[in-house]
Amino acid sequence: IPVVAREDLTDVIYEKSIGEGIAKITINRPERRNAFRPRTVQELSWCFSDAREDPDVGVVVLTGAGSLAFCSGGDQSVRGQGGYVGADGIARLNVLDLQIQIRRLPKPVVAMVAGYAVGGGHILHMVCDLTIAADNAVFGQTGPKVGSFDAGYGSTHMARLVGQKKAREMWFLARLYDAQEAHRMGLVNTVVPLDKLEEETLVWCREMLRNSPTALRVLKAALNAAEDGQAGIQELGGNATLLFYQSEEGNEGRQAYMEKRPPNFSKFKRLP
Ligand code: 1HA
Repeated sequence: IPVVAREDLTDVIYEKSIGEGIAKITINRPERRNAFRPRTVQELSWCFSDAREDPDVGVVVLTGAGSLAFCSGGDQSVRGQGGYVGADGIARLNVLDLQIQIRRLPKPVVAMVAGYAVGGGHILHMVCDLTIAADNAVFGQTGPKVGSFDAGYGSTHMARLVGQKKAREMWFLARLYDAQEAHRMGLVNTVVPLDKLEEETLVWCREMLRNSPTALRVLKAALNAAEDGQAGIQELGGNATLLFYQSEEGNEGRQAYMEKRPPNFSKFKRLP
């Protein structure tokens, strides 16, 4: 597949397949098991924003460079008081905003996981819509061992995925789980041999790309809404407005305002 890539990113590789509708975002710090620092998260955010804004992109894949890790969470070597410290000397927890960005992106986001998805890296795969795991993948939360926790989606969304007992086990014991166990727990969609990971991920992406983008968009918003309270309803509601703006009835109101006449909604049926 021909790709366009952005060259000035240091911590992330961004590729878009021309004509195929797939954007691929790769965390590229393999020497640290793809741990993220503030810059990594800023770059990821830029990539996700581009993938959202680009109407040719229909599915986004998030992965890690190499086969040893998807992402090992926050880079502990730059952790300071109040967060992870970037080049500007300021401590941040900006990955929390990235989690929201992934959930809010109105297109499917697929985590393609080889090796470790642990700590904040495990949460990133959980907030993706689907996870395709290689048979060497390892999942878990390490926070309680290294003096950290994610009491947001990292806890509440996990409990929705695996149930309350398993979520408490994952967090309180901070054990690691292999790919098959993760599959049994409902943490991942499928497990494939490592050398088939990309191929299988593409099969899933292409299958989604053949389906109605609006259906997928509204379904993602609906599944989010059940968990996200008012923010979720706002996201789902935005989709209703988007569709209404495309309708004759919605347009009659705008047209009438612009023509300085009263709107005529009488021809629009009140459906049962
Ligand atoms: O909880 C949060 C947050 C909560 C709220 C809001 C924001 C949050 C943001 C982040 C986080 C967190 O992510 S906390 C959890 C942080 N992550 C970890 O505790 C995982 C630490 N790493 C490991 O447990 C292991 O490295 C590993 C299971 C992923 C892989 O083990 P392996 O294959 O034996 O490799 P290892 O030798 O340990 O690692 C290779 C190199 O990568 C090491 O460096 P080297 O000795 O070669 O110089 C290792 O230090 C480095 N590395 C791996 N993970 C990290 C890391 N360096 C910094 N930070 C890491 N996370």
